[in-house]
Amino acid sequence: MSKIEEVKAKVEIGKTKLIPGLVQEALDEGSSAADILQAMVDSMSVVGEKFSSGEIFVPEMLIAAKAMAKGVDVLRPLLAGDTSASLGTCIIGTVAGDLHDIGKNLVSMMIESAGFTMVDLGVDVPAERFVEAVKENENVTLVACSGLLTTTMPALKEAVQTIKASGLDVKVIVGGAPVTPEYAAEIGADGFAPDAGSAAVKAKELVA
Ligand code: B1M
Repeated sequence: MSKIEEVKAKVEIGKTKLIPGLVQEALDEGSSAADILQAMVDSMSVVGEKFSSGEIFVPEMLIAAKAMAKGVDVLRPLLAGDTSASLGTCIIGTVAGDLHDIGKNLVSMMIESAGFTMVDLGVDVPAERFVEAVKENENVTLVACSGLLTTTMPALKEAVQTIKASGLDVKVIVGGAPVTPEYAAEIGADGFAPDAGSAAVKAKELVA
């Protein structure tokens, strides 16, 4: 088994302590950071499928997520690009009721590498908190809201509509597995992206 396959297999079963070393070995073996990241994203899809079929439960999902986060820590310096450009500050968070943060963290890393200063509000962020953060921070040009559950899509809508109703001059980008471009448009978001890489491209486009 190659090191990258081993990373994928060990993330799936949540071998948190082994992951940083294995990710480094996969890099040493010549795998790219992007390929290793994709392998870990694939692991999470397998974990999700096993959860849906009742083969594993929330604790197993959680340790797999922790293992992936450790792997991302090793890749972060390699994935983050030139951060010298200044496109302003981006407030990012996962919406109220939603605790998923791996995708949000990847999106944050990629938007940062596109030239934004990031302020990460974490998970389970109420709509009003996004507005407060825009007011508390300097030169906020963008708010990025992530939602991973179909049940928290209304919270995504509330976040976008609360930010828009505040009259603040910021663009809002949304995304997350259940979110579609149609839904993003329907709730009044300025932009949508299906993944972290395209979120960075869209973020730049929105504030240009
Ligand atoms: Co949860 N969970 N989970 N979970 N979990 C999913 C999302 C699920 C699809 C699993 C499944 O059933 N197959 C399912 C949702 C079903 C649905 O809504 N239709 C689900 C469920 C049901 C739940 C609970 C309700 C389970 C329960 O308690 N019974 C519960 C809810 C808790 C809550 O949030 N209130 C729950 C809990 C958890 C854990 C806490 C155990 C853990 C999260 C830990 C953490 O994040 N720190 C967890 C995990 C790990 C998952 C899966 C397995 C993996 C998620 C992940 O990190 N994926 C997930 C199954 C799956 O995704 N296939 C699942 C990897 C990540 C890189 O991808 O987050 O999609 P993703 O991010 C992508 C894109 O979506 C996009 O870019 C990212 C990178 O390319 N993106 C954006 C994300 N945000 C964006 C923002 C943007 C643009 C793009 O602009 C701003």
